[in-house]
Amino acid sequence: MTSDVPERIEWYRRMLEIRLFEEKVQELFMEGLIQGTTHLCQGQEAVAVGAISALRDDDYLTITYRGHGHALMRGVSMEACFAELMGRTTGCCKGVGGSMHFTDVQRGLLGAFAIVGAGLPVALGAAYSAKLQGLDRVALTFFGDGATNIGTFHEALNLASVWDVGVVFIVENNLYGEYTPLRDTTPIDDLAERSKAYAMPGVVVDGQDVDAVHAAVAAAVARGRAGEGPSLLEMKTYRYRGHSRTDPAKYRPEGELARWQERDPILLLGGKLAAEGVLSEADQAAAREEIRQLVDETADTAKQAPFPTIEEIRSYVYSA
Ligand SMILES: Cc1ncc(C[n+]2csc(CCOP(=O)(O)OP(=O)(O)O)c2C)c(N)n1
Ligand SMILES: [Mg+2]
Repeated sequence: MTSDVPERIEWYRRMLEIRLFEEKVQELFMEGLIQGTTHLCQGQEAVAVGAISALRDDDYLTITYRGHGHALMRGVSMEACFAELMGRTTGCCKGVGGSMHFTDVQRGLLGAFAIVGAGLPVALGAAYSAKLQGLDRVALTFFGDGATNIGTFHEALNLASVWDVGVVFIVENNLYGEYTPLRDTTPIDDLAERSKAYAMPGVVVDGQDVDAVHAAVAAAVARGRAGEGPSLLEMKTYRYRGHSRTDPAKYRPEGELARWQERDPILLLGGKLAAEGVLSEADQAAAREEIRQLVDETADTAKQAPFPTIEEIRSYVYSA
């Protein structure tokens, strides 16, 4: 599947937006404006952008604690994301969710999950409900390589196949679960192979190449929408930073980060668009500057919003 030029320029901008947003998140964290922890997705931007651009507005998705970029790509406003991170009432969860719980049900974003593997059964349930209602909606669920060794991964793939529902399982294989390399926990290199046990297609995808991600997800989404069942897509990717803000990632072999940065998703698409003559290097530099400014201004605006009162916080604990 080939996508049109304006759409790919938009993907370029969205990846840059996520990269620079995350840069700012780290800065705000160091300034003490973000409590708790953060898990940045720098290096993995092509997965969120390529995949979510293949969805319709009425589809569903679940994401993980490494999901700021996915929420931005789904259309949660940058201000609502910054505000949520800083615990302000204008956040997407009114400031009571924080970094690991970005949720926007109106946009089909059913939740970001801090429990590894917890989003898969939720996506399964959403897709099953669509099937029961005769709707051709699909659900994407994003999770890490580590989650493929969690029981819910196997349970969700199994039931999705038995019930023949439109779930697209997207594993973001960034080679590490916290501080442990995948090879120490998992006996296979290609996690897509696990699809065989559940009789669904399994595809290994270059997760650095947004064109490849989009094409693979669009095909799996079309399959799900047509009532042909679930798919497992494995995105080979890499996180540039450590697992979370306290992790300097010293366990990584020397040179590994630099090797992955040579195939940086933004550089890769930028190189293609420049070679095709549709977005010059000067245009790319201008876009970076414009987005950097937007990120700075939006973070400043988000900082002005109030914190919720104790009464407001308590009012969301139980539903009537
Ligand atoms: C059920 C469960 N077990 C353990 C943890 C602690 N934990 C948080 S993130 C993480 C690593 C998960 O790695 P992966 O699935 O590869 O995702 P990544 O962080 O690389 O995106 C672990 C073990 C948890 N949150 N939930
Ligand atoms: Mg991982």
